[in-house]
Amino acid sequence: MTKPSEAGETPARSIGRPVGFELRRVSLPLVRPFRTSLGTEADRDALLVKAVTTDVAGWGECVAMAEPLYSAEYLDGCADVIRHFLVPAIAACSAASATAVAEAYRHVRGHPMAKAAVETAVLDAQLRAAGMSLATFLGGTRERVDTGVSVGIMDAVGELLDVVAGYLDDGYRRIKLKIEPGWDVEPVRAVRERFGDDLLLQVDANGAYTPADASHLARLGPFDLLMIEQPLPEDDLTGHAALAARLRTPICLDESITSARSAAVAITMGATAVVNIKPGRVGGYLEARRIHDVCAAHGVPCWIGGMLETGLGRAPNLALAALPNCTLPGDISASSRYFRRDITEPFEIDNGQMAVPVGPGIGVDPDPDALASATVSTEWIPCGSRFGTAG
Ligand code: NPQ
Ligand code: MG
Repeated sequence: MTKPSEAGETPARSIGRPVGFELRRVSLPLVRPFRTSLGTEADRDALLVKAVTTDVAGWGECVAMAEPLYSAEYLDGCADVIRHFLVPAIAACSAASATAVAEAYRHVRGHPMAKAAVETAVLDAQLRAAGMSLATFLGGTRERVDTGVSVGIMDAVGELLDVVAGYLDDGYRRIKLKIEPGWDVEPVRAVRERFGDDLLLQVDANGAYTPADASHLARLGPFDLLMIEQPLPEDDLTGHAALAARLRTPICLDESITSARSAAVAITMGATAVVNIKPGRVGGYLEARRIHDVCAAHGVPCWIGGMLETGLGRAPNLALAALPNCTLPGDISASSRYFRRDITEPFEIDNGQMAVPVGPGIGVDPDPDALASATVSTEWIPCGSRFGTAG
């Protein structure tokens, strides 16, 4: 029996010790407000984690929103968990490796987005020290990946068609429409009629429907959507399995997939035919890789979701999207989709695709000026704080 290979490793001699973590709150205005069934966002507030080790530093981006709308996590809560539980647990760690720190805070329940930011920062430092790219570490097999874009809910269908036309001009190879009750069949019909049957088109409800909406959602069937993402609430796997039996459109779970185990359960139950992988939602890139492997073993395709990341969060998502079973275009968009000025070199689309970073670690660095102008506050948490030393 073949077992999916474990995530890669780096030579032990190159791994430093953790010294401390810098937490940096940033705020970037969005180029246009992003409306979903969760609410409307005008700015992307994020939390950047810089892991400082005895060797090199690494970066991780916490993808929680300022308010707990997508999941229970929110930025101030993540900072609190990192400050009071994750960093103190890591202080006892002699090696700044992703597996060692994940093991050190394993007893802390929940808080995957906070953990993912810390784990990614440590993994970036570990890989920079070893001179290995994240894509290589994870087992990436592609140098470039297809781009896709998530299109917010609009006030009118005409406005939506103009926005979609602009994204298709930019080269995006797949369009995802955000939907909610009252904004579903009509916008989908309009986009399908205007842009044709060849357009790769899917929808995302962020859990806005109920099982009683099954017959209404079945009206999306004739439009040949790639998938409907998370029609029902996060905790309703049974409901999704029942809905799948009534819809021609394949179901893809996002919020419901919180671990490799929950992915295996959802797939086995028939609740999901496709899986959206978001490293933040599942606690980091190590678990994301395990979900990828579970999906591959079940013959279920996956793709990489997006959380309006800055360049520091976009870079590692590209590495994950390079894995062999990520066969559908992800919410992998250009920096300009969201920001006038990103905090890294902007990620751009080249003929509908984006290059996977090849440098060590996540492969990108923040631009000092852009980072400074986006920064709201910074905080230093030394690993030795419990003992009154600098680590
Ligand atoms: C999704 N993302 O796939 C999400 C959810 C989402 C790109 O559609 C601010 C920050 C607003 C993160 C709205 C996309 C957000 C957000 C929605 C994430 O479900
Ligand atoms: Mg989603």
